[in-house]
Amino acid sequence: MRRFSVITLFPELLTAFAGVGIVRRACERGLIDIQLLNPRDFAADARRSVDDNAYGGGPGMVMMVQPLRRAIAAARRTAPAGVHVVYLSPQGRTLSQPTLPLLERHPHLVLLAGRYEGVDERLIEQDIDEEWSLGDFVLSGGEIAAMAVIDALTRRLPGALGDERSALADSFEHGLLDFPHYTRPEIVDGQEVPAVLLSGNHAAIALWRRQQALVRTWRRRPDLLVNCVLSAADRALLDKCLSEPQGGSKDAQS
Ligand code: 9WO
Repeated sequence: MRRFSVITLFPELLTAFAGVGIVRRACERGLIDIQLLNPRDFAADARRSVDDNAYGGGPGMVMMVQPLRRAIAAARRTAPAGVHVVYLSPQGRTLSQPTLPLLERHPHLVLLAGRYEGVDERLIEQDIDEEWSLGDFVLSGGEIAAMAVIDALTRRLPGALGDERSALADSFEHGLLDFPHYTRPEIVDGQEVPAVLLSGNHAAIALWRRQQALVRTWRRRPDLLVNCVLSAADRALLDKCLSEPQGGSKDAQS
C-alpha cells in the first residue's frame, strides 16, 4: 500500500478530495492511505499558534518550525520503514509525467502544504528531503499541489483505474499529447464525428489516433518531440498529414 501523510492547516480540502473518484476507490480498495496532520494540533501554546511575523520585517506571516517539525515526527512514528518529506512550492523541481517515478520510489510520502508566505527556512534545511513544484505559478497554499501529487501517483497504481484500461494509454505516457475523443450523438449542431471512428476498422482507427496525437504534439508542443524517437512509420504518418492542405486542421497556429 502506498501511503501519503499531508500536513495542512486545511485538512477539509483533502478530505473532500479523498472522497471522490479514483482516489476514493483507491482508498476503499486499500491501494493507498491518506493521513492528515494539522500543524495546529502540534502547536505549543494555548492559542495553538502556527505562524508568526517574518524576521526582517515586511507584511505577511511565516509558518513556525516547531508545529511543522512535530507534525512530521508524528508521521514518521507511523512509518517503520521511513518517510520521504516533500515541500510543495514554486521553488521546487518541476513535476512532470517523466519525473513522477522519482516520487514513486518512496512508498510513504509526507507532503507539506505551506500557507501564508511559506515556512521558516530552517525547517526546509533540516526536515525536508525535496522541494517539488507544479510549475511557474503561485497558489495560496500547497494543498492543491499535494492533491495533484496524490492524484497523479494514485492513478498509476495497478488496479486504481475502473476499467481494465491502462494508465499508459493516457496523454503523455508515450511522450505525446492525447488524440481527440468523441461520443454520441454522431452529429451535434452540424458537427460530425470523423468518419474513420464509425468505420469499425480498428487498425485504421488506431492509425488515425496515432496520427492525431503526432500532429497535435508537433503543432502545440514541439518541445515534447525533441526527446521523442519517432519510428519510420510515425514520421510517415506525420509527414503525410502535414503535407495535406488543412492537415491537422484547427491545431494550426498560423
Ligand atoms: C507568497 C508571496 C507573497 C509575496 C511575494 C512572494 C510570495 N511568494 C509566496 C509564496 O510562494 N507563498 C507560498 C504559498 C508559500 C508556500 C505555499 N504556497 C504555495 C505553494 N504557493 N504556490 C505553491 C505551489 C506549489 C507547487 N506548485 C506550484 C505552486
